[in-house]
Order: sequence, then structure tokens, then C-alpha cells
Amino acid sequence: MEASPSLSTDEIRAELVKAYPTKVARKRSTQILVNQTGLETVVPEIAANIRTIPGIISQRGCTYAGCKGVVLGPTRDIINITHGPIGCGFYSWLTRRNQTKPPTNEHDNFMTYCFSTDMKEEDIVFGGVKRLRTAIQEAYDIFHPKAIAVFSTCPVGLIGDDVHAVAREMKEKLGINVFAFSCEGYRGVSQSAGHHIANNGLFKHVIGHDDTPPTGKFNISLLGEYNIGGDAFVLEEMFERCGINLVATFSGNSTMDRFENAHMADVNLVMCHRSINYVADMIEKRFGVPWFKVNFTGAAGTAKSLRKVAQYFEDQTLIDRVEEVIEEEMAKVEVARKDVRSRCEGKRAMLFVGGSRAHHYQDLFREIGMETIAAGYEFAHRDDYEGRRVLPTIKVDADSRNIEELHVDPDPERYRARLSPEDRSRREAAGMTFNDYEGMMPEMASGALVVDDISHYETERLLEMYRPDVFCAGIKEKFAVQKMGIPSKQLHSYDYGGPYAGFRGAINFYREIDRLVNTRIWSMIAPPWEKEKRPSLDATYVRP
Ligand code: CFM
Repeated sequence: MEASPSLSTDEIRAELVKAYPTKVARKRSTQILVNQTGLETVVPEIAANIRTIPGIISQRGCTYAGCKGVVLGPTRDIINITHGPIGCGFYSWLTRRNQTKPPTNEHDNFMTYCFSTDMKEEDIVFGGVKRLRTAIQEAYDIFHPKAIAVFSTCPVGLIGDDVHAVAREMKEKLGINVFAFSCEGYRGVSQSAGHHIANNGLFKHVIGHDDTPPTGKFNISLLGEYNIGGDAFVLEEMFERCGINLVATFSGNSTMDRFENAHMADVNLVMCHRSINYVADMIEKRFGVPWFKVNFTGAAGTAKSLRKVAQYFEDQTLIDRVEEVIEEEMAKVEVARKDVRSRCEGKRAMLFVGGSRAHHYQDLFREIGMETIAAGYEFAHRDDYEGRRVLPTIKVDADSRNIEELHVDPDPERYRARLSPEDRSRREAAGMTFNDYEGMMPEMASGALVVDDISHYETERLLEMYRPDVFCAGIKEKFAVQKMGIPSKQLHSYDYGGPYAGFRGAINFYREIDRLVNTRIWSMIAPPWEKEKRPSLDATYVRP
């Protein structure tokens, strides 16, 4: 099919659901919309965080993936045991490019290992508790770790193994922290449920265990940064140059000790809102640490976020230092940006990624003059699309009710409001906002397409109709997209690239996109039916 620039965005939306049965089309239509900004206060409402329709090929992952893989996965010195059949353990082993850097070889790093209880049919029938107990003991005997975490896969919940009781028992016996997660794959509609379960578990069992005051003058924790492709290394270095002390990161390049001490920071910076906002809220309620949203993706966003940090501390030395760093870095960024922009200006991108990058990466494309014509999350909630102001209006359905909502009160001894009401209002009057995320849609162009939990079929239709210059998604989509002659950039794993965070990362990303959208390789590939005319080989090839 030819590209159809003649179709309006509304028509394209209709086209996307046309082939579905009526009920499916109706449901999918609530998750596909044409963005409208500049309305009085609101963007249109989108349906999100709802079940994927069976039979539809989704990009989503499971609850176990969100808990074990995403939130806890990047921590190097906790032994993460997957309680379940070996498939779940093996296929979750090092599939995400979260890097880590122990200071020396003497420090624990279990990330390269794959721990599983290797449940067999027999355990499904008679219960897997004994096997779990043995596995924890064995892991302890071999490695003597500081902590062991247990992650439940689907069968564990179905047969009812009490993983929490085993964890308590082994914690007592071994004298180290052992905790478990009921993060069975089916427990929520996507990995998003796993984030919430992981947040709850960290808050219940880890955060707040070490009250040592941090040594820095300006102490922050960074929430929702996972060190994919080395992003955290760039940010750590940047903070250090600015004189900002990073108490803990959830959870890129992190350790157990850092988590235990995280609540001692002066302020929490939330990067990926979707995966970690619960921890930010709970730390604030119990310990009095405020949080605000940052975005270290894109040079402009990085500069803006750094300035927010400096503004928060109201310290002239820090403000000056941050300005110096921004100036130095921006000089390098500008050279690369102008060069790349001259070749990328006007090109069009589509971004379909998890729960925050489909938003954050639009900034990088904007910086090199590229337009995001369609974007969507796999599993984010309405607040990530429309902004946190819609939180009170989000209906709690049975699937969300399934996930524990922790009730958190201020700690009687340790609650310490970092900001008095006056401190907060003064900062707000100066333009700072706390506890807020504006969401993706208010920052996208009117007329752009927003698709939640995009299906494979819709992906192919979109590509045929729009012919974007680059399609950003994950490994499951990548090669299907490239077979259609459109370059695809993985925004989960970064392919083999990165880091893309901060100033240095922005330069890497500009160059990578330049390379992808300006290559001539796609026009050089001739399909077999063009080389050789045979009646059995009849097809059309969608070419740029
Ligand atoms: Fe947050 Fe992430 Fe993302 Fe995410 Fe993820 Fe990821 Fe992602 Mo893949 S925590 S929501 S569950 S930014 S693994 S590092 S890239 S889907 S957009």
C-alpha cells in the first residue's frame, strides 16, 4: 500500500480499527485518539491500564517482568531468586541492558547470575515451598549475600505456595534480609502491576533501615532511572560535577545499602513516573521527603531539570555551579545538534515504548527538528498520558484493586518535613511544582496520534499509512518494522547503543538517529519477486 498523506488523523484512527469485530473495535477506539492541546485545561481522555484483548498481539510484558526485571533487576547485591519453572528464570536473565559497576571486584555483583528454583511438575502437584527453602539456603551458603529476594511466577500463585512465610522463616534462620514478592505474571494487566508490587515490597522490607545521615551538602535520590546502556553513569558523573550528592538511585547501578538509606535524602527526583511514583509518595508520607518530576532525556530537559534541583536548594553556589556545567556541556551539544539537525529536520518519528520513554524521547527528536507524529505507551496509566491532575477521576477496576495499596502514616520519630509550608510556597511561587507530572499528551502536537497498548496489526497499518522515517519500539517489533523498509530504533535496550541520558547521551542519540534516518540501505534491497518474475511470487513492496 502507498503512503496515505491524504488521510486525516481521524481517518487513520478509523482505519486502524476497521478490520476488528465490532466489540473489539469499540474497545480499541477508546485507546486510540487524536491529540488535542490548547483546549481550555484538558487533553482528551484515553483508556489505559486495561486488559489487552485476547488474540491481539501486544507489546506488553507481565507483572513478574515489571517486579523482578524492571525495578529489582538492576540492583547488583541482592540475590534475586525466581520461584518457578526454569523458563521464567532463564528468559528473564540479562535481557534488559541495565548495567552496573561495583567499585572493586571484591564487591558483590550477582547480576550476571540466573537464580531459579527450577520447579517441576511434581512441585506443581505437591507444592514448591520445600524447593524454595532449599534454594534460599543454597544461595546463602554459596554467596553469603546481604539480601535475598524471591519472585513468584504464575504457577506459584495458582498452587498457593506461601512465599512470604518462607521468606520470614529464612530471614530468621539466616540473619539476613529475605523478602518475597507475589508478582505472578497474571496478577495485573501488564508489567505496571509488577512495578507497584516491587515498590510496596521495597518500602515494606528495605527502605528506611539505615538512618545514617548523608555526607553531602545537597542530597538527592533519583527515582525511576535504571541505567540502561550506561545512562546512570552519565548522570552520576554529572551530579558529581555539580556538587550534588546522590544518596540512592531506584534502581540503576544500585545496591541494597543505598535503598536502605534512600529516605535520608533532602529531596527525591522522579524520572520514570510510571514505575516508581509509589515509592516517591510513600517516602514523602512517612519521612517527609518531597518529590518533583525531572527528565534527564534530551539536552534541554537535562538543563531544565538540573536548574530545578539548584532552585530547590536555593543555594547560590550550587546555582552558579550548575550554570557552569550546563554552559560547558551545551557548547558541545550545540555543535552536534546543529550538524545533525541539518540532515534530520522535518523527518518524522513514531514512538511506542513502555511507560515513560514514549514521552521523554520526543524531546530528543524535537531537538534535531524531528516531529513525533504518533506515540503511545504499552502499559502506562491515564496520568502518564493526561497528567496527574486526572488521578482522582481514574476508575479503580477489579484488576487494579487486586494490587495492594499500602496505607502509610508519618513515622512518629523519623518524620522530618524537609520543607515547611512557607519553604514550599516560596518555591512554588518561583515556578517549582511538587508531586506533579504533566503527562505526555499536553506536550505533543495537536493532531498527533496517541495509541495505548498498540497491537502488532495496528503497528503494520500505521507504518503503511504514515511511512515514518524511524519507528522506535522494542525487539519484538524491530525486525517486522525493518522488513517494511523503515528503520527501527529500540528504545528499551537502545540496541547496542547508549548511553542516551544527560548531555553526553543526547549527543549519542542525535548521531544514532542521523545514521538511521539518512541511510540509503533500504532503497538498495530488492525483494525476490522483483528480481525474478514467477507467478508464485507476486507481492508488492512498500518503499520509501
Ligand atoms: Fe520506566 Fe523504564 Fe519505561 Fe519501565 Fe520498561 Fe525500560 Fe520502558 Mo522497557 S521503567 S516505564 S517497565 S522508563 S524496561 S527502563 S524501556 S518498557 S519506557
